[in-house]
Amino acid sequence: MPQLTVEELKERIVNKLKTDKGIDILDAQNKDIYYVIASIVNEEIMPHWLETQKKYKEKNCKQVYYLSMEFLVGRLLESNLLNCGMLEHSNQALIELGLNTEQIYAVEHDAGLGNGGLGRLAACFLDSLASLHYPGHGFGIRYRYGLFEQRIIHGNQIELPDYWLNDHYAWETRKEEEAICIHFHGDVHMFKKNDGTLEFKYENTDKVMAIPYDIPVVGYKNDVINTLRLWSAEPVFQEGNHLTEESHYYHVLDHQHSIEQISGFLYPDDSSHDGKVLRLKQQYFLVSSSIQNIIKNFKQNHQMSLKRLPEKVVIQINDTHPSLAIPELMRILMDQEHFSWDDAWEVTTKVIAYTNHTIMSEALEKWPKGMLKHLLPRIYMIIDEINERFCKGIWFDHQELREKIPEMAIIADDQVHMARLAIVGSFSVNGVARIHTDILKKKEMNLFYSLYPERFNNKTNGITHRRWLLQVNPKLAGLITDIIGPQWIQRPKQLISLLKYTKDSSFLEKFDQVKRKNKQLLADFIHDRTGILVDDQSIFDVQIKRLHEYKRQLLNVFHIIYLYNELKENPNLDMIPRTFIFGAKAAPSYHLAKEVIKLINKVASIVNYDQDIQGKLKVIFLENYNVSLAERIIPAADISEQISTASKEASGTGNMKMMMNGALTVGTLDGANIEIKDLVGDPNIFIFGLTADEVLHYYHHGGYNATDIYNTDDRVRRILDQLNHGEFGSHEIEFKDIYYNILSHNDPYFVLKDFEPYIETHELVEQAYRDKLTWLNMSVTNIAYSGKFSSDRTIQEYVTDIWKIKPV
Ligand code: 26V
Repeated sequence: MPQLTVEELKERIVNKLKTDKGIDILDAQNKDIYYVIASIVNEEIMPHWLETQKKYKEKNCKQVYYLSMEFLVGRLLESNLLNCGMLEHSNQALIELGLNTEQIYAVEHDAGLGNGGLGRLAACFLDSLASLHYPGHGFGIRYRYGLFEQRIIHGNQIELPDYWLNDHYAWETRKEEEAICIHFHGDVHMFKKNDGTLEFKYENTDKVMAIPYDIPVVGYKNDVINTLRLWSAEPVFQEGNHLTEESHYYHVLDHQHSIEQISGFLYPDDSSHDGKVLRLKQQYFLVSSSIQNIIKNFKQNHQMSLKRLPEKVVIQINDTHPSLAIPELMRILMDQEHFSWDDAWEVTTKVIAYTNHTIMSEALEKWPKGMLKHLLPRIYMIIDEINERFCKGIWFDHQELREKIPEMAIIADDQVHMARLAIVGSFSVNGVARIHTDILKKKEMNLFYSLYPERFNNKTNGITHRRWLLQVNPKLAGLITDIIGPQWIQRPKQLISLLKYTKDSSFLEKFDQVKRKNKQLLADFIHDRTGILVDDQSIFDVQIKRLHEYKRQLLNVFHIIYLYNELKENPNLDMIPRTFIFGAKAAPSYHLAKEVIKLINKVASIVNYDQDIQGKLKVIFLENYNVSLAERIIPAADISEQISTASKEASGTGNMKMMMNGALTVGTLDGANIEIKDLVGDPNIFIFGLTADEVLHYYHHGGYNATDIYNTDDRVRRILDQLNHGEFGSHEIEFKDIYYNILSHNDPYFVLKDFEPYIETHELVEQAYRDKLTWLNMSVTNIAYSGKFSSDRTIQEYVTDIWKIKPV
């Protein structure tokens, strides 16, 4: 893109305000400025967007489509400016116009179309695909409401609707002319044709239109613009339809409303699967519109038989949520393109690849067979046939697995098991960190692994270093560039050159100043939001992620209560002040998770105002944790809490973001923490607690007794008794549920078991922090090795091992 100068940008902003909005710059509000800049960026993007599409068509290249129910995009203005190469000049232009850049960026409402890691990963992948010149696009849903907005009232989480589309969304283009019709329900009729083959016709289906809204995905300074296409559900418009003599306008409205519900809101439950029919509708809506679109594109771009689809298309499904892509592609190939079963199956299983993101059994999707059959009769028939053939295949060709058929069947105990469907119907199955893939192979999916060993592979997650370092921490990025040059921006592995400076005291001093400045900024923000003053010299100890028992925010709280108890007994205790910072949303129906949020807030309200402890502890819960809040917190973190029960966190990506910004990890040997540890080495990370093998051994063989720990460890007993006696509650029974969950359910996530090693590890953290140079050295060492966790590396691995696409 041609570089606009600061002067040109200023002129364009001023003129555009006048001509588009009739506003003089002196009277312009931040919102006016925001839309004007977004529109300038769009004007720069549009020609390249067209150009990119044209190129992909001309070159006849293979494309990847990333199907995901979630894309957690966050804000786009600053990152689009960055990737277009306009950020510096535009910031300068705004400053010269007397405007506040931060306030202008803050006008944009986060696109919160995801729950957490899985959705943010999808957004990082799109950024890397475009930045590496790959033809790859996202398909998702344009939810009217994204993930709920969280308010904390009297310590409790309250959920409010996320009205993210109330102001016009600057980055989307509605493409009505490319709408696609989706069919639900109806009757399926089967005919035998003269040649003996079968033909299927559907009648009385409920039709819904899928309208695409396209969002440009801007590659980093390379003029590549890919597309994130989000589908919105609307009624089929036919003149006078639905208007019979008996029907009233409100029936029409009712009908319209029920259709719009399909893209109405994002399900906020990422911890348990409950088979809600609307969620199933959403999944099929995404899948059917996307697959139809992909086939249409293929036919437009290539003059070849659909049998060659795998040469030109690969579809990655983000978890099982879009796994109906398998029967949907089969349906289109057979019923519309007249493929035989075998030909359709051959194509489908060469096109679809599946990523697994969790082994938590509660989250594994299973749909009641009756529900699927009623909503999607033809799709159900196809799944049934896939299942029959699969089970027969085992029976005849894999006698060693015969008795395992009930555990492997796609349809079993009246449920359709989506992970099994996804494995059987795809050519690649990947986990998202080494340990996670190993557990899939050895445990969770071992039977399938024995059947299809070549399908299983690992792709350790990554994050885009452009957003998570360059954009969110410009001071650190600048310092890095000053010392090792700018090559790391294109090749993040070159951050490794920082190793030469881990003992360079003048560099470390500058690094320290950057961290300090970032901490001051966060402290100001915290003061602004909560009224609480935090000491920017204290250790910023950060845990930001969805609230879930397995992520063990509770262990963190127990540490805080322990320290508080210590300080109450000995107020002069020599300790470095700590600021514990939390951000976490709980699924609205997840009672225990909400109790933990309340506990954090109640502990905060006691600790933060207790004069006895002389400000040595502060506990901050920042409400409504989302991408934009993460962007503020991460550059200021000293400690990154990654303390899941080993074996439970598939990968984690917050661990990578914080490492890249110089925070040190306190973590278990779980997910990608293990790969972080392998790189930085034991001296540069704080590892504690049970290993995955130990955890799994306890689960299978017993031998853990939480009550023993309660009885023998005074610190633990004191904390649990404090909860049981309502010491942190406003009434006596508050927090009893937490107490009983640990003692009556034998502490299912090993909080008590890992308590002591966790406390001891934090003592080591404190010791390390006292030695400033050592700490800074560790911190820079972490940044130096963080290049491996750029999603550019991850995407390159997907490309080489799975997608086999070429850069354009
Ligand atoms: C699960 C479900 C269950 C059914 C209802 C709707 C719903 C929506 C989302 C999810 C997501 C569960 C899986 C997930 O988010 N996994 C996370 O994926 C991250 C990216 O790979 C990874 O870093 C985290 O460790 C993993 O927990």
